[in-house]
Amino acid sequence: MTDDDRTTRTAHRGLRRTLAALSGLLAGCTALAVAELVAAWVRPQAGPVVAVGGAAIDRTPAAVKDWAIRSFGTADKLVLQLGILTALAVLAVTLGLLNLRHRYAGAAGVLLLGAVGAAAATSRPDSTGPADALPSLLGAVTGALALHLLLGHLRPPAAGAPAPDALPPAPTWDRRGFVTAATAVAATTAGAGLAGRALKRDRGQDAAASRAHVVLPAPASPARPVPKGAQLRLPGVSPFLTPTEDFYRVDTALVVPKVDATAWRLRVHGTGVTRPATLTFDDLLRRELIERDITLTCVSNEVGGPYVGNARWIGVRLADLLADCGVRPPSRGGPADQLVARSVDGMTLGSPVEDVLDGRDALLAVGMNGQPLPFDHGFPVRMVVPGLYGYVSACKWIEDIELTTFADYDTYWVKRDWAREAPVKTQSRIDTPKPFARPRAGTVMVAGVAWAQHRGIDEVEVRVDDGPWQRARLAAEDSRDTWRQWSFPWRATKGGHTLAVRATDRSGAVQTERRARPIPDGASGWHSVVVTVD
Ligand SMILES: Nc1nc2c(c(=O)[nH]1)N[C@H]1C(S)=C(S)[C@@H](COP(=O)(O)O)O[C@H]1N2
Ligand SMILES: [Mo]
Repeated sequence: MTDDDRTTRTAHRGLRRTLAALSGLLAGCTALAVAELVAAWVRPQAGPVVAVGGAAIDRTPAAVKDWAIRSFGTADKLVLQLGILTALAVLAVTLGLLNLRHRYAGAAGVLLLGAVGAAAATSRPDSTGPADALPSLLGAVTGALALHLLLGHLRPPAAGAPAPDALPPAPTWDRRGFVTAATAVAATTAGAGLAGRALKRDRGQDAAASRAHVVLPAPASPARPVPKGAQLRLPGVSPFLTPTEDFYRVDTALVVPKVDATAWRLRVHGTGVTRPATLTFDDLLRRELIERDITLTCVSNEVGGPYVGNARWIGVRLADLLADCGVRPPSRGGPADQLVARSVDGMTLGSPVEDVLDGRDALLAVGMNGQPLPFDHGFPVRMVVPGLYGYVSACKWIEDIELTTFADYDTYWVKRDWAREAPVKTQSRIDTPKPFARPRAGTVMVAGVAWAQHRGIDEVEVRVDDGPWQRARLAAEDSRDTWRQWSFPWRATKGGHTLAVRATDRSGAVQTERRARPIPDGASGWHSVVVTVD
């Protein structure tokens, strides 16, 4: 063999490796496309990426989850899915290369990954049965076949067949066969991908149509108009009512549940429920509706963070519904102290029965800011309880209410070390100036929001550097269940300054300086902002 031959052969080997790696990637895409097509038919949440992602979210330690929310915010789920896809791509390339050496190893690997996906899908809390394994399994089988087919063309022809001319060495693989196979596999992948998308769109349409048909009845008890003076006319302050499209979203759903309101049912049952009930969406709309402004806060919100919003909710008073079912609060001898709400995606949230029945406007909400709930925010029905963090009250896509006890049942986040009971902590935030802003010397308006839902805000104070606490002007209060804007005209002098804020709630408690992380029951501490005055 000449040096030239050797070089050619090495080049061939390199080419074969590259093609094997690409075959792995292509077969991986085929597997995913077929899996997603089957998932569109079985259940969108049963797809391998969503199922494995969901399982990963459930197993992520609270600290890591906290970090992910802090670093990526609402994009944390996108980052997770991109991570899974990257890992799959690496595995696919590896399996492609492995298959060059060991005839069946690559395909076996693909099947093994399929088994992992199937196991994840069937063990999800919202799994509806063994059919959830089908997307991963059928995807893996197709992927394994594709890999086997592609790699079959990259192998040297059977020994003994003499090359027609010895110099230079003939390609040791079936180029035409490979190209044909690759084209066929790519076409199948694209076809499956497009069909899956179309089918998914179709399936979402019943839900979308049912939402489009919702006509919210006029509430028997409308919200009071927002008092004049509750909304300061100052640039940079969060609007008093958060527009729906700007309202924060926090949930574990990788695929937003699309529930058809006409098929939706809510079950109310459990300890001390003397008259269990199953309600339809129309049953709810026929009941007396109330409309209230309520500020919702996420327990994961850091001091100064964005996971708080104020909306106008329309819904059924939960206390009335529970009374109809015979539920009594513990203070009146009721045996259940925990209300567990369960969503269509298997999330569980537990609220104190006493709080829900103490006269506050705990709602089964059907509307947000005058519209049916958006899918992202829980269509068709969600809970909202003034004064409790979202994770212990605000169940979206709710389908089941069970009366039980805190001793008997731990909900999703409680199992992950978050507190059983979590009333919202008194907090305040500086919206303007922004951190590291460079305002001009003179009067600078410092302004923001403060909240202590269901207690109400009585005072907000601002401190400049190490100076005394000074009273801010409070905007008018809408209700004690909503946040309150405040402002402070600051005579800013040149140089660097630190502005801090603290609130006092109506119980007289001053917002604590003690810094606490969000886990287990909400962040505490004072929000401060550093600015340089020019
Ligand atoms: N089904 C379901 N409901 C849920 C959650 C969830 O993950 N799944 N997250 C809760 C949390 S932690 C919060 S803070 C609120 C957020 O509601 P939003 O997304 O409408 O702002 O929803 C709550 N309801
Ligand atoms: Mo939350």
